[in-house]
Amino acid sequence: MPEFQTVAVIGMGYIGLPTAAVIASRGIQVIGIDNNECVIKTIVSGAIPIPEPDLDGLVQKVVSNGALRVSTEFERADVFLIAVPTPLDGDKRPDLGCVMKAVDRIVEVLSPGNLVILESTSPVGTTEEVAARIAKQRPDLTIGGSDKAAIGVAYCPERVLPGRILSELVNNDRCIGGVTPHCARRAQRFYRLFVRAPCIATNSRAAEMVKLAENAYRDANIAFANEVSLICDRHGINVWEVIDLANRHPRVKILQPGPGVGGHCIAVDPWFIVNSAPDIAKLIRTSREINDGKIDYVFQQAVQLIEEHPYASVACFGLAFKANVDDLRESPALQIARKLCARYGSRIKLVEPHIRELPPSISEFGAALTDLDEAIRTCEIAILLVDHNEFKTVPLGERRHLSVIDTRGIWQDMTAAL
Ligand code: SAJ
Repeated sequence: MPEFQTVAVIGMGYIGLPTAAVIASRGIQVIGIDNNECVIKTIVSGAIPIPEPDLDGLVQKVVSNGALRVSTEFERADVFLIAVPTPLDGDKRPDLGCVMKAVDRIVEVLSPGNLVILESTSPVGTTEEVAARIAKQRPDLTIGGSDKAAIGVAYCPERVLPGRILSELVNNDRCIGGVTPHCARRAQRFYRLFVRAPCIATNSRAAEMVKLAENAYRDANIAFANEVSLICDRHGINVWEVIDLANRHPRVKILQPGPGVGGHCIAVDPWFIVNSAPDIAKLIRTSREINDGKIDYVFQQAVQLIEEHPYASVACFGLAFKANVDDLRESPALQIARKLCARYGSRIKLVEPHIRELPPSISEFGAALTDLDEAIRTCEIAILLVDHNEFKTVPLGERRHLSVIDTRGIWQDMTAAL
């Protein structure tokens, strides 16, 4: 009999839903659990609550053939995979409330021999806490042992890039940390059912740190690019040219500066490290501060340009947290646009081809979502905040009349203020 016949995935969001769909497509019975009724209804109706290429087709297929069921209720399964949010609280400390709530619901249906896997980005030691929480509530069960009845507990961070989730889910290497070596090996056998790349075993604390280090590494590298951009501005040098030329060195690969770092991962996860070792994590904290500092820097640049042209209409190009997505979470572009709208109201036009409606946090200032062509035709100032493909293809001839702040380096032939 197969070792893993039924899997419960808790959290039907950016990671949980694609993971559940991929596992279901391998012929394993999956139950997707989410406490949000709307999310469940959306999936049952054959739609998906998040935009992701090709995910709708896969979800429709596994829902209609019965391999994936969704529910707000927890039920028995061989494997419980937790993919719920771990946001920061107001003091930039990790909020593990959703993880612990999920664990408390899992223990109610947990049976001997089950495997519990945490995928949510978590501070070091969280998986051991999960194991201790299970042990406390279910003294009838043993945890981590090699006997068949023992509960396995492991941490396996997700690594997928939004926009490429389905491919990266099966093709990226996985790092799998058990609270005991036996747990790691069991979780390894589970991931090998649907991951084509190496699944490498370690302990849970190392695996938790791997995830945090990956995102802090990217944040620090972007911070380097952002700091170089500030220095270039001070010296009146074109940063895009400098980076392009520096990257011709065989061992140099500077990333791209921008208006700051957004999304629900890179702008958040480094704080988990800073919180756990504030006296040591100096570079990681400073990187966060440099990247966050770009938001106000770009805002001030924009204000200066707008004040120099008191009668000009202004368009912000892009609100998403990065190119070619509609995700506005932790978006520096959205924050800059919002500050400009708060100051200049309906004088600011907002261009975001990936959304149909503005979020209330910005529409309250009377700014309107404007079509790309109309914004180019009617505005004199452009604040380019996101490097969407739609913006890259606007030819110089169409934007010659614009005064531009180009935070992404895609309209360099016309940049006025960088
Ligand atoms: N950015 C720059 N300059 C660059 C690259 C990115 O300013 O040269 C900005 C983007 O515009 C965006 C932010 O950084 O605002 C983050 O974008 P991203 O594409 O670097 O990363 P995410 O947040 O979409 O996904 C990251 C990935 N982590 C790493 O690359 C180490 C992904 O693999 C993770 O699975 C994901 O975080 C996550 O869920 O943790």
